[in-house]
Amino acid sequence: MDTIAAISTAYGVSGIGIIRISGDEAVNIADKIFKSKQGKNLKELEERKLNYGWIINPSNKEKVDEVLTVYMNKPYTYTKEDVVEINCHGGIVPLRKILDIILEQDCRLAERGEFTKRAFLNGRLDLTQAESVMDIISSKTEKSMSLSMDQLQGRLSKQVNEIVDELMELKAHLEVNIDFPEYDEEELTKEKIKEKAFIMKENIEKLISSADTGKIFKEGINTLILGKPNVGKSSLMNFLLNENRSIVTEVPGTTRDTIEEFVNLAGVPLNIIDTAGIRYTDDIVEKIGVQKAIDKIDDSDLIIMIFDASKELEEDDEIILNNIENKKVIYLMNKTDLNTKIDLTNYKEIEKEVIKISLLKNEGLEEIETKVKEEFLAGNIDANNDLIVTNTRHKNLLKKANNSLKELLGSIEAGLTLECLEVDINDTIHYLGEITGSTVSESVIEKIFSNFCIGK
Ligand SMILES: Nc1nc2c(ncn2[C@@H]2O[C@H](COP(=O)(O)OP(=O)(O)OP(=O)(O)O)[C@@H](O)[C@H]2O)c(=O)[nH]1
Ligand SMILES: [Mg+2]
Repeated sequence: MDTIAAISTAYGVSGIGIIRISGDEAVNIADKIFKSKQGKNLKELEERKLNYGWIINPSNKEKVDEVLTVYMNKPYTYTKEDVVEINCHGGIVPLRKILDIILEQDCRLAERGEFTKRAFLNGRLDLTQAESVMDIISSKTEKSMSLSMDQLQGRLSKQVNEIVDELMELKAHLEVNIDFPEYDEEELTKEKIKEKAFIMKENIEKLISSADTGKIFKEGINTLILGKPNVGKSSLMNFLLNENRSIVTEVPGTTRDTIEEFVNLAGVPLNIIDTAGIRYTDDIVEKIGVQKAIDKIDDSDLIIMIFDASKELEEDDEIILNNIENKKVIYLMNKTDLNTKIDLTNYKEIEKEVIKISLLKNEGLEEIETKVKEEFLAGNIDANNDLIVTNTRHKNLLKKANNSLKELLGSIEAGLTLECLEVDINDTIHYLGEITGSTVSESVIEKIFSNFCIGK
């Protein structure tokens, strides 16, 4: 494979920056541009040790930067190829300049995720592990990072491979039975397959249902704050963010546009949106804002609906309630420090659930956190111990594998031949193999790594 290079650290002003070179020519290239203090070639210096020296532009002998350079021989490297890393001064200019000099040698710029792709193609990581690398880099909370670390350590692959091994065993059994019908009882074979397929199906279903929790940790809960004007939506947003992000005034209709921010609420990531208070209005700007708020309802995982305790229940409140009937909602009653005028007796369920708060007096607010955790972290999944699927691609393949297992069970019920059962087993193996990468197509691999950043 050809030799590739890229800047592996972030673009911007920083103390140091790292350029990585991987491939057969890596050390030769470094030797052409790096001059160590001792005046030795890299190859004459110790492997896996940082060497002090300079990058010298071979075309004009200009001293470009003061650096530390290390080389690592294959196969014990990230890509399982020869790797050189140059630690130079951070900052776009030194990094770019050194990279340009490297690219004038026998080497090309790495594509997105190409280092990790090579680690996968060279068998150092399977596909789930390679995918987890990107997830670790982009994780927003500690929890999401620790789930990705589980995946990097191969926890998901291990479970998937165990199921695949069992399917292979069933398949072998089945084939013996097809080839030598006198050797084994067909009915017994079917009984055995049924029993095992049932257990596998249960395990896969558990993984599928963990994916909802997984998505939450990885992408965050899309949370929409709704309420008629002036109920305290922006005040809530600012409280959750712990900063004055949204403008708060006593004038109803203050927020005109939607404002989006990320909040980490006790480890639960929320993508939170403050909206224009919903009411019927002739103001053209406000009208657009109101429509925007309503349009966001469909895409949200959670609605925080706020009532104003100091005002009577109005048509504007009811319009909102009608629009969020099928959503997951947390109801808040704000301004409980004032005289209570609101009456929710027509909405008995909401009356029972509503959390009474005062954003002005900082009262009742911890209950919001408890409720969010209850809504999203409860259920059958033990977020601390169970394996949680965080990747939608994995979830979809698990669903396909599960459907094949269902078909397998259906085929047994329908009394189909052993050959038919083998088709269902093969399908299941194929889908599970796509998760770990053992049966995945080139185009899927391309697609996965194209989502990576350059230099990883
Ligand atoms: N008394 C009292 N006033 C509050 C409370 N929470 C917010 N307010 C006041 O209510 C007014 C409106 O608050 P905002 O947060 O701007 O309300 P909003 O729902 O974002 O309003 P719009 O953007 O106009 O839809 C401000 O004057 C706040 O200071 C509370 O708990 N008690
Ligand atoms: Mg507002």
